[in-house]
Amino acid sequence: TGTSPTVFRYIDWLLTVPLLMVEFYFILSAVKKVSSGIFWRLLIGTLVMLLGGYAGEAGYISVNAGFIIGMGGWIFILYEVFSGEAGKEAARLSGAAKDCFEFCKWIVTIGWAVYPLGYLFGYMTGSANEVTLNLVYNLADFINKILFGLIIYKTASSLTVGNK
Ligand SMILES: *C/C=C(C)/C=C/C=C(C)/C=C/C1=C(C)CCCC1(C)C
Repeated sequence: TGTSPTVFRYIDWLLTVPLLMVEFYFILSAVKKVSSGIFWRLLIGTLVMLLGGYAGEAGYISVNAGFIIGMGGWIFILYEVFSGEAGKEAARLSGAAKDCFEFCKWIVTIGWAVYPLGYLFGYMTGSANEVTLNLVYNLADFINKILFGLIIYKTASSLTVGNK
């Protein structure tokens, strides 16, 4: 269409972001028994974040309401990995699983901040243009998807070797 359809960006996010976020649960449960509440809180918080943003960008609710709901979901999942049950479980670990959890925690804090900033400057204030925004989103995806995935992969394989 020559434009950048919001719906495709959100279809990408809806498929990939929940999968990334539940990795925090899987990396913990690879080394110890943890409650499934962690899994559900991470999943639901992520969905609230994305659906809030989508509803705002697609015009179902006001732009500000979408931002507030989206930020609420993000803060909720950040709380879970920093200070909630997931964070507390991770603090009691050592070795590869802990390093992985800690590193990925900062990716979802700093790396992921690009997207709400994009919503703010690209959509709420309109001060960033679409082409720049798409470029920034795609570069951010290298860290937030590819690097994140590689770290999980490397950790998972080292744990497998260690257990055998
Ligand atoms: C690979 C794609 C990733 C990791 C996308 C992540 C997207 C977000 C963290 C989006 C967050 C948002 C907010 C925190 C508030 C405003 C609405 C969103 C959806 C842009």
